[in-house]
Amino acid sequence: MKEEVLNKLVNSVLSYDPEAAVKAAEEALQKGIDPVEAIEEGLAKGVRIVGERFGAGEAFLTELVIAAEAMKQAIKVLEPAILKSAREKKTLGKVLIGTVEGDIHDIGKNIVSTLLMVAGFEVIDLGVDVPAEKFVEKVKEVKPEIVGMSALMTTTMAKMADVIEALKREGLREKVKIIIGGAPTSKKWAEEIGADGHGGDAIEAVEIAKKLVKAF
Ligand code: B12
Repeated sequence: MKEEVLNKLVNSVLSYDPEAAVKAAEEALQKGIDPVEAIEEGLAKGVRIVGERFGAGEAFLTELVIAAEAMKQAIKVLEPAILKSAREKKTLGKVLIGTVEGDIHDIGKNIVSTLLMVAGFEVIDLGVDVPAEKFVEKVKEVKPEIVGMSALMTTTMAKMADVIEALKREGLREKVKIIIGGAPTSKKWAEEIGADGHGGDAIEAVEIAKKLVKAF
């Protein structure tokens, strides 16, 4: 039964149908399916397949846009159920997060932000297309324990290194832990640019963030 609903979520995105995505999300909640699983094993799976189609020239940009919209609308339905599980606990620390300059992909970053909040972090989200200077300015202002960066394109992931360099120049690098993520990034890339951790999905992002604040 769970598989059936997860398939409906995948297929709603694959058929570029936001209405069906919202319906499937409502059904997932009714049937007691974990909303995070509904996102990761349903919606995200669908949107990644659409990405592959687009990359292979088998889908149009307009279809990519509608697939993303379907995912966003369905997440809106699922999000309150995710946030409800956030108990009143003492904050684990502040996470300053943003999508790097030149990149406007924010679905993954938003999921990561939500799960970090649920885990007890205070999240300050800088949004998308965030230049290095903005990260630096906000690190000074907010004094977060963790800085999180997201990049979805091979052309923008280099900007992560720029942010780290800018933090070094300002003498701020050792004051924060840095985590990165997004489809083209990897643990190897994190090591190469001197980040402290890489998260392949939102669940791993939370695990790493928790580990890193303990290391302070
Ligand atoms: C949806 C989508 C869009 C949507 C974005 C909507 C939005 N508001 O985000 C729209 C349609 C707007 C879009 C636009 C474009 N896109 Co696009 N898009 C995608 C797609 C299909 C899915 C991305 C996504 O949302 N995935 C689902 C989420 C849940 O997964 P995720 O982002 O990977 O996030 C998870 C993890 O990575 C991790 N994570 C993410 N961030 C972080 C951060 C931290 C700190 C941590 C720890 C973890 C973490 O946790 C998340 C949750 O599990 C990808 C394909 C792909 N394989 O990624 C292409 C893709 C990224 N896009 C691509 C392209 C080319 C574009 C455009 C340039 C197209 C164009 N010609 O205009 C523009 C870019 C504009 C710009 N300047 O940014 C290419 C990039 C190619 C490259 N150079 O690398 C891809 C790979 C498609 C392809 N195969 O060609 N896109």
